Amino acid sequence: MRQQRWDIAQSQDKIAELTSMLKKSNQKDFLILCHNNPDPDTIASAFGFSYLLQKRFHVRCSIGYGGVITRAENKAMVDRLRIPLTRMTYQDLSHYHTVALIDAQPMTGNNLIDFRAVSQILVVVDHHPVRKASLKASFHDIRPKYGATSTIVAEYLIALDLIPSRLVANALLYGIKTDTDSLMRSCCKADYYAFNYLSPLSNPRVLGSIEKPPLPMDYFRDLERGLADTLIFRDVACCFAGKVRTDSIIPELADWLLRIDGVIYSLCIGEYEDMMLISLRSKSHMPRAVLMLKRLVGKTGSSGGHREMAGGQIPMSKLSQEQKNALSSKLIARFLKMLKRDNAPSRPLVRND
Ligand SMILES: [Mn+2]
Repeated sequence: MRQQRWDIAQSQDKIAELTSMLKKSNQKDFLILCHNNPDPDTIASAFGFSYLLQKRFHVRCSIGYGGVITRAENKAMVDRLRIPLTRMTYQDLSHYHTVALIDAQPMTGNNLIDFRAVSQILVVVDHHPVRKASLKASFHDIRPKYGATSTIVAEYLIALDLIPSRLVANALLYGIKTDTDSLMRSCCKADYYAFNYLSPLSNPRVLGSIEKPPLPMDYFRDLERGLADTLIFRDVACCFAGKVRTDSIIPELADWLLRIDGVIYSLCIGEYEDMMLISLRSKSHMPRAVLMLKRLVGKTGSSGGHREMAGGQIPMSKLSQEQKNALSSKLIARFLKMLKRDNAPSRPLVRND
């Protein structure tokens, strides 16, 4: 049987392109920007990209992000892997001439760069659907078939003949693992190869402690409330969790609700500080979760995601509690209508009797 090889020709070409671009532009200072409310894939790929820029091109790098890191796992990742991340506002961007946008693209509403001139962006590396604005960057490498941006960065390291440090290998492996749900959600062969390559370079005990960190007690209170407030409309589970104290509960509840026998879609909404958080999950390929959520949120907020999962937020600082409640009901009603389930009878997931 012919052994299949990991084909990194595209990454070799890209690294050649990056090398000549960096020579020409002579940039020695980079801001590597993650998407807002960064997930492990954007954190890992930014960390890996800064590693290769520093090691091979002697470029100074800062890694920045907008929004907040809240999931206990993500905090543990940054902490245990000593990832030098800086929380930034859009004003901070003016200190940098050159920005590399990693696991994100301009004009998507999910990163700080959107409010600035796109010309500041020199590099875009991502695996979400291609945006026109990205093609204006001097260097762009967008591969929507890939399960994780961390896979692209792992290929760059190989193309550069650069062995990642244990911390970088841990991060990239965790980035791939979370973005592909342990290689069980939209991934390609490259993700398997990268996972395979990084595994022996990583530290399983550290990764284990990142994956199952201690959770605050509030988390369990939010979980109980969310489950009690879930309604099932035939094959759609909807939850309005109300005010939550841990924002990570919203995507996690959406994940749980999708596991209900017979459920194909789950939508979870909750209020966290002055934001309405929304997570959508789907077992169906069409319509895409990311497009459904974009339609739901409209121009009032921002959203992003993939075919099977999407997350979004709507700022609510100007809304009264009544308006907040009305907004969440409207979102759920609109979602059910979109799926033609608006006439389906509802039943609670759990009964408190
Ligand atoms: Mn990603």
